[in-house]
Amino acid sequence: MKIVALAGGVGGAKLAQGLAQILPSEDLTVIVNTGDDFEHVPLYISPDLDTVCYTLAGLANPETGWGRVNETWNAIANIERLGGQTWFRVGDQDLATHIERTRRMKAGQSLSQITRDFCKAWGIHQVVIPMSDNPVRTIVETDQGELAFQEYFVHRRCEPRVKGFRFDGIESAKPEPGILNAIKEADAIVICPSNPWVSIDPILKVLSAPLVSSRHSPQIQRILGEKDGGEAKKVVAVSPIIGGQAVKGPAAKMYRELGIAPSAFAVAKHYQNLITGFVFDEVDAKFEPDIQGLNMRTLITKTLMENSDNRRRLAEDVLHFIGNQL
Ligand code: FO1
Repeated sequence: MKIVALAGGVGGAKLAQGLAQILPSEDLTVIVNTGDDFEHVPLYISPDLDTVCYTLAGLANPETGWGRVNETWNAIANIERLGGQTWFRVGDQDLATHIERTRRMKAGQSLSQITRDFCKAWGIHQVVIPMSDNPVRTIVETDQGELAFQEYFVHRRCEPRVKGFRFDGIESAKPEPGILNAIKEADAIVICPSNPWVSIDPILKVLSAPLVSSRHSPQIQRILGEKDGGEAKKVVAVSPIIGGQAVKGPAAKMYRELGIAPSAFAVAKHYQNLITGFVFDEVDAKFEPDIQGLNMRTLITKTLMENSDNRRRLAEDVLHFIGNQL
């Protein structure tokens, strides 16, 4: 079964890795959010691409989910000593990734080309594609003004109250060409349990760019939430909210600050006109009738991924759901 997975940070990377444990590598393509990307110090940093790649390569720090396992912090300790910026913690092995990516980008290489080369270097056989080679920057509109994503997420520790989001560059961001072919060939699209607002929405907005949906196959239009042009594509989302809480990150807080009670139902509504199936946790079983009322099939299972085994099990449940019930 060929799968295209849309993924942002840690949660998305974990399910992608679960899928990678089961699917032949040529049958899994992961489309990754780049809205978190930013220029930091002299470095171009692409956190979600690195989190997905490090996780697929078995190089990710298991505690934080981001950055490298067995990391050392000598460079940033010396930057601190020199009075430099250290609020964004870059470890020594991780630093190499940012230095080399920045060098290549300044030499004119595309983010997708760099990602292909880095995947080869890290022994990743799945296809990992940035949502666009054009710059997109997530801006979080808060009660303390507009903040670049990492400024909000890391520097301000998600404390400012969220009022909305903007994705600078989204109007002119074209989906990386490999994405549309992967979607056309896919049996299903899996929206991983990443933050719907700041990890998945940027990807969906790039895929919905006017130039894409106007001239592409009915399947793409179906995925882009447009009226069916033909055989609808299966699109399944996995809830990142369990029992009203985000497993990691500010998704639940964002829902609350936007006046929406955080729940699996709220996430199903978020993707309502796009998905044909929704996977959510047993603790949220009470929402099943309401979620089915949104005209989508449902799968209730354990969705917390704390280790490699339950990543694999969740991936197996999702693929079984796609194959047998959608
Ligand atoms: N998240 C933090 O909360 N604190 C950090 O110091 C931090 C450093 C960091 C370095 C490299 C990288 O790839 C990710 C890093 N993250 C850090 C996570 C990053 O903010 C991601 O955007 C989140 O994981 C959300 O996707």
